[in-house]
Amino acid sequence: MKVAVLTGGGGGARFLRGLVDAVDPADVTAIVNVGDDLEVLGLSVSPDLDSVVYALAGLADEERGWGRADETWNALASADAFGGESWFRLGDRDIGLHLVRSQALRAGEPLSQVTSRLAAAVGIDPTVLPATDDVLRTWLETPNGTFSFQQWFVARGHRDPVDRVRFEGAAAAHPAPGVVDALHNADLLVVAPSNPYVSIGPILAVDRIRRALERRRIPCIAVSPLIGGRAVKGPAAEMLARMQSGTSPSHVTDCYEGLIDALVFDEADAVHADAVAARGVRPVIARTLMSDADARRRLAEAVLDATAVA
Ligand code: FO1
Repeated sequence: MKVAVLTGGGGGARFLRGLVDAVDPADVTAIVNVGDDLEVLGLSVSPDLDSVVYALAGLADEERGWGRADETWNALASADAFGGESWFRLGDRDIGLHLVRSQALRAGEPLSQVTSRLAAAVGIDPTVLPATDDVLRTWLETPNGTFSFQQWFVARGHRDPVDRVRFEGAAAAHPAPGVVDALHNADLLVVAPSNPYVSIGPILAVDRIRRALERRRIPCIAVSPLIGGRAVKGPAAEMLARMQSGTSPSHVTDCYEGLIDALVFDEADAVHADAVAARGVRPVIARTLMSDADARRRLAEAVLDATAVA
């Protein structure tokens, strides 16, 4: 079964790891958020693409939730000592990847092409695609000002409440090569358990990607990133509470109006099943906490099982 997954953030990367234990990894295409991308110390960093590549290659630091395992921080400490930027922590091993990508982008290679090379270099079978090769950046409007994604998320600790999310460059952005074909050739579309606003929102802001989902002829199943109204990590619950006026599965459903056929959410939220169904979306109750490899695989299997009747 060919599966195309819209993904961003740590939750999405963990979900993909489970998915490749449940289906042939070569049948999986990850379409990844680039709204968080930034330039630090002259290096082009694509945190969500890297989370996917590291997770699928078994190189991720699962505890920290970003970057590589067995990381050291000597280059960053040295840059800091020379008065360089150190607010965004780049590890020594991680920097190796950023050097290769930055050189390729500067030489004119598209992000999708260099990502494909990086994925091949670590030997992963799924296809990993940025949503777009164009520059698309997420901005957060808050009562304290407007911030780029990483300024808000890392430098300010995502403490500013968000009134609105904007995607600079989205109107002119084209899907990266392979994205539309992956959406059309898939047997199943999945929206990973990622933040609907800042992880999935930038992907859906690319018009041709949103339209492909709207006009789908195959099931699209989203997995809620919230359990009992809380995110395992990150600001999703606070964002939904403020911009969607609630954190239940039906509020997550509302983020994907017209785009999904079923929502998989945690058994802790089972009482909300009728409210999801009332929105014309099939509720699928599962255990969604991806605490270990078994739990990740079981969640992926619950999504695949849900397709039979979606
Ligand atoms: N997140 C942090 O909270 N602090 C950091 O210093 C930080 C550095 C970093 C470096 C490389 C990378 O790939 C990710 C990094 N992240 C860091 C995570 C990143 O900001 C977010 O997890 C994603 O952008 C959200 O999807």
